[in-house]
Order: sequence, then C-alpha cells, then structure tokens
Amino acid sequence: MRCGLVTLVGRPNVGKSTLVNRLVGRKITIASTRPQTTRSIVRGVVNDPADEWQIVLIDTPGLHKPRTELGSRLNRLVYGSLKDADVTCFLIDATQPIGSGDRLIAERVRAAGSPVVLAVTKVDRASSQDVLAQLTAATEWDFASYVPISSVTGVGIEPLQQELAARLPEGPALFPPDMDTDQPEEFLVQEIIREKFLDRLREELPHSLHVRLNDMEEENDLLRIEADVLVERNSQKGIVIGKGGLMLQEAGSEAREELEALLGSKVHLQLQVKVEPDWQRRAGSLDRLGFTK
Ligand SMILES: Nc1nc2c(ncn2[C@@H]2O[C@H](COP(=O)(O)OP(=O)(O)O)[C@@H](O)[C@H]2O)c(=O)[nH]1
Ligand SMILES: [Mg+2]
Repeated sequence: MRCGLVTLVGRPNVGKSTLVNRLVGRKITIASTRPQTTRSIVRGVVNDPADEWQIVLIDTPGLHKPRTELGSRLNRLVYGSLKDADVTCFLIDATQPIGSGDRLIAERVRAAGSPVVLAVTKVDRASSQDVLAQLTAATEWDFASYVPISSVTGVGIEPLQQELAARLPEGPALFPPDMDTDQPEEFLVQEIIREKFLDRLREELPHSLHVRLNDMEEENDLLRIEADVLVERNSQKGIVIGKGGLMLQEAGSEAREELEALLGSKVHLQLQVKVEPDWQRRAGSLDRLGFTK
C-alpha cells in the first residue's frame, strides 16, 4: 500500500483544520475565525476503504510573522513538519487575494522539496471567476497539482484525497485502522473548551487565552472535568468571565454539551479563570504549559 505524511500549511484562517476534520470524518482539531486557533501539531488519519493507502495528515498552526516567543515556537513547529512531509498540501483562500504571506510560504514549501498539492479553499464563498483567477495566479509556483475545494460543501474533497494519496511512498500503514488521531482525548477536551471562548473574544484576547485541563474523573454516571482558563492580564479576566459571569456561563455550557456528545457521558464542567502573566512571551510559562521549544 501507499502510506505517508501529508503536512497542511497555509496562512492562519485558510481552512487547514476544517479540511483535516472533513477528511478524517470527525472533529479532531478545532477551527475558528481567530488567528492562532491551532497551536500544536495534530495528526489525523484517513484510511482508504479498499486499503490501498493511508494518509496521515498533519494539521499545523498558520505561518505568520511571529510577535511573541509562542509565535516563534509555533513557526518552528511548522517548518519541522514541512521537513518530515512526504507530500505538502499548501492551502490558499479563494476569498482573499494571494499576499506576501502566501508567497513566503510558497518559497518555504518549495525549499522543503516534497511534492506540493495546492488547494484553493472556501470555493463555496467565491465566484467561479475568482476561483479561476486564484488557480491561474498560483500556477506560477509550478506545483504538482491544483485542486479547488470546499470543506463545507465537500466539493473537491475526494479529488484532493486522490491527488494526495497518489503521491505517497509505498510502505506499511503507520497507524492501526481504528485509530484516527494520535491526540489523547484530554487534548481535544481542552481544545473544545478553548474553542468556545475564541469566537466570543476579540482583538488580542484569543492569543492570550489558554486552557489547561486539571482533572477528568468519573464519578458514578458523571464525568467531572476541571479546567483552568488562563489569560495574561488581570483586565482580561473580567472580559472572559463577562458581565455577571455571562460569557463564562455560555461558553461553559456550549463546551459541556459538545463534550457530552464526544465522551458519551453526562459531564460536569468546572472552569476557573486565572491569570498567568504574559505566558505567551515567557519561556518558563511556555515550557510549563507544554509548548515545545
Ligand atoms: N465557507 C467556508 N468556510 C470555511 C471553509 N473552510 C474553513 N472555513 C472557515 O474558515 C475559518 C477558519 O478555518 P480553520 O480551519 O480554523 O483555518 P486554519 O486557521 O487554517 O486552521 C473557520 O471559521 C471555518 O469555519 C470552507 O471550505 N468554506
Ligand atoms: Mg487551524
């Protein structure tokens, strides 16, 4: 069979995580309109029903100009997984003009040396002329293949999968057939909680937010989950809690509902908002929170 690593790269918000979830067939990584939604390398596995290939997708943080120590660490993670890739899937957004950010990534992707499949995402939101213009502009990069897709309607998803699978090396499966991600459940729990706050917060606050799972314990028929919602400054604490505790309440109950569906159990979710001063900029905090150097 053919099997290997496909690294997804692109600017923040082009739709990498949404595509991974679409290909895997369930949510294993979170998506939002906020930058830096994805902060780690998430692997998702797609198995060919006929067992002729297995694609191991690598979702990555969006490449951007780093402004904090966290930003630099995230970029390094992406460059590292570009080196490991058997195939690179480079995403550009049909609803945004190609910019200097895309060009920089194109250079990096080319330098990494593996075959590149370019996907133009969100075609459900763009006119066919715009999609065509985007495809035409991207041909200057001379990549292996070009596919317009929508992770929402499913357009182009099957062809993209075929293009990726066709370029994988021969080799045994890397994951057992019943495993669709290498992320522990605790990680997804933490991420789902963070996701519920992201879309409710504006400006710099999504960057300052981190969720740390402290405890997950079964008690009779109930799953008790305790997590800290970390912010960087005291002034942010009030915003995350909201007027009369409203934001904390709403985000919490939305997270609880999704966690109950995911874990198949009633959940008691206890969230505490805490300040971890400037954690994005401090190596010690980042180490403690588990961000690789
Ligand atoms: N209409 C539409 N929206 C999409 C599509 N793919 C992603 N999005 C949205 O674009 C935003 C960013 O997606 P995300 O997957 O988090 O992007 P990432 O930062 O590249 O991982 C989210 O609000 C998604 O719902 C698509 O194919 N069509
Ligand atoms: Mg993402």
